[in-house]
Amino acid sequence: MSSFATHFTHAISRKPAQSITEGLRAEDVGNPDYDLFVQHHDAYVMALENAGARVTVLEALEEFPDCVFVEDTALCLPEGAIVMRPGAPSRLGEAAAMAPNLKTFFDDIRVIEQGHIEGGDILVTAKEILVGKSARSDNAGIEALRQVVSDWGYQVRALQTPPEVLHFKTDCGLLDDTTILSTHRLAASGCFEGYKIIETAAGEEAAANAIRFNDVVIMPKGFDETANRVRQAGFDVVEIPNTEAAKVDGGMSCLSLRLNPSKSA
Ligand code: CIR
Repeated sequence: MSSFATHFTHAISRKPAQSITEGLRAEDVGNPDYDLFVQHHDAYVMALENAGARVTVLEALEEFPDCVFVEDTALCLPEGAIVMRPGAPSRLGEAAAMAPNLKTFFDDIRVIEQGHIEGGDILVTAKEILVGKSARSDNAGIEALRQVVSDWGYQVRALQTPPEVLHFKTDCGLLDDTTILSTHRLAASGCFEGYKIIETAAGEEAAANAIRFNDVVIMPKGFDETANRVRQAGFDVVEIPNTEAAKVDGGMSCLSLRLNPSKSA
């Protein structure tokens, strides 16, 4: 099955900033190696291109250490784009910096003006928009999103991101219109009733942040058992090294905005 939730013509990413060493993280396991991060990022962009994307790679913004994680700044739907309102104070300005780039692709650009919400907490499926409340996304932000997308016909369902987990999608990713890759801890909450679930293997929770882009599932490298489960379910898997982004809590979804422009770009 394919839909606007899994099939895209374009993507936006941003080169890592050298200031990534100042990037936010829940636990300090050492700074990312900048040169290695750039190599991994190049491989990620190439994987998107190989999957059929026209990728716009924006320049790094040194004043925003976490700017490589563009997903948190906007939500792109076929009808238009929504500029997020990040809950991390150091990241608030990243959303405004992304807004002009969205104009290349969309006529209708809407802005979240209340509360806080980050793209990493939003999982768009073919039938609904799931949003996990987290330390970054609050009720007011989720309600603001509900209001801005209502006339486009989307249902927004608010859920809870597991405690100690950065974003909702840190723990899940859409594989097709009805299949979700999820950690056990998130799936056990019952929030995916009606979907088919593939659970990450024990100890491989970090594999859950995968993305489906056209015919492939892009996963972080190093989680063999989970990758095998996804392959055995019939998906083509591409694995990308992610050790450096992982040091600052980033993964496959965070590194791009995936979109179908409403105007020809
Ligand atoms: C942050 O804490 O905001 C960044 N260091 C990581 C953001 C990851 N983004 C995402 O999961 N969508």
